[in-house]
Amino acid sequence: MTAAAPAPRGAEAARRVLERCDELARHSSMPDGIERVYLSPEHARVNDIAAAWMREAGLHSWSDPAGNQCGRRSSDPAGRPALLLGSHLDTVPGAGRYDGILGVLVAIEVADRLRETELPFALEVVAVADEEGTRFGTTLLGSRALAGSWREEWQELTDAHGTTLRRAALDFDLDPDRIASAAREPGSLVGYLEAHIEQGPRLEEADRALGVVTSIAAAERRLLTFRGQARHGATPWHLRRDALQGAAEAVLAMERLARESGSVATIGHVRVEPDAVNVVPGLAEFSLDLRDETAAGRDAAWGRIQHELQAIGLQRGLDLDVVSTHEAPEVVCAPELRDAIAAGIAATGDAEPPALFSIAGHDAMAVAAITEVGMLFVRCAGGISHHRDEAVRADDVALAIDAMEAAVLELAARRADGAGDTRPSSAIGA
Ligand code: HGY
Ligand code: MN
Ligand code: MN
Repeated sequence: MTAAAPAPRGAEAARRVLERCDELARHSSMPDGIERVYLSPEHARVNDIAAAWMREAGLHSWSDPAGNQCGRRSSDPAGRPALLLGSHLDTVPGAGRYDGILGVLVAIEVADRLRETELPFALEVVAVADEEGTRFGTTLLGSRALAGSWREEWQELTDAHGTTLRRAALDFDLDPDRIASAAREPGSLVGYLEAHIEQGPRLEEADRALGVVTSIAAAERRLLTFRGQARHGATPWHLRRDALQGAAEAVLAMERLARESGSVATIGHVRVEPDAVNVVPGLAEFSLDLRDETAAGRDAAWGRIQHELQAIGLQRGLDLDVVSTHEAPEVVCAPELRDAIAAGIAATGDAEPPALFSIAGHDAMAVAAITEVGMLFVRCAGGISHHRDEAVRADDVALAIDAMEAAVLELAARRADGAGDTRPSSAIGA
């Protein structure tokens, strides 16, 4: 009777990664789901856990002034520019257990495998503290601090309880006036690679485990407010200026116009005042998350939407207020990093990996301000994300770890001969 063949290396690592995803999922502020927000006790706990895993992988680990948990191979000489691998550990409310988290754990596995491998660059890992923007409404706070794009006015952002980011940072034992010092020196990074679930159905529809990201969609978030007049629920129709009716008409108009424009629009937040069953709403506040493959496409869609919202306001006697809370142009992944990731996927047996643009936003959008970026997509069940039903296959995770390791080695081989460009992808004809 022959002994069972040993599980392939990737399979054992995949099992560990999935168990770790389950462990991190237990650190949530929600009793019946996953929510882990910036500068929360849950954030502190998962940073400590990730730091321990980084140390087990042979990394020196530290928390930077923005609360990102960082790691660097202990064997790498000080000052050597680093290839940075990572993603984020924060979540949306009611999240799945793989969005962001999988990329951090894949990065730790790859660093572990390469702990003794001579590379022409240092190897670092980052567990970004805030990508979703769930707590303070502005996204990519952790990666923007790391990339040198921190804005001091963000200290005054407040959460749903009125706690300022400044206060939350102090409670997290961070100095809010030093968050900007998390910025990495230009030239200290040779590139950034992020593995992430696709959060869409395309890989599954193509029956492929992995894909190369070509670019990340342009996005803008806005807070829109219609103001009419709160009135008694008995008020005759002709005297009403109902803000919620206007918002409802606007929501359907935004869906129609975004569809016609080839963009995607999400209205995920709605709030009315005075929020009483027998009072005509005098105020209706709602969010708009608008995305398109390009900023030009996004802006064209917004122009049509804005025109229609103004018409709705005029027709219904409502004032319209619009505040932009986030804007990011599309980010083009660097050709050299795309090629390295494609080579990494090819090393796992898929000789012609699918290339696709990301409609979801990622930390790579922020890190692109300081270095080249590349992304590896991993198939996820039904394309579901930002939901407890988010799921990945263990064999795909095993392939992702192998592919990311091979991509790092491919990049090392290219850089060893001095090829490659380290300017930020925003400067490389992005
Ligand atoms: O919204 C996004 O695309 C990302 O999950 N923050
Ligand atoms: Mn997300
Ligand atoms: Mn994410």
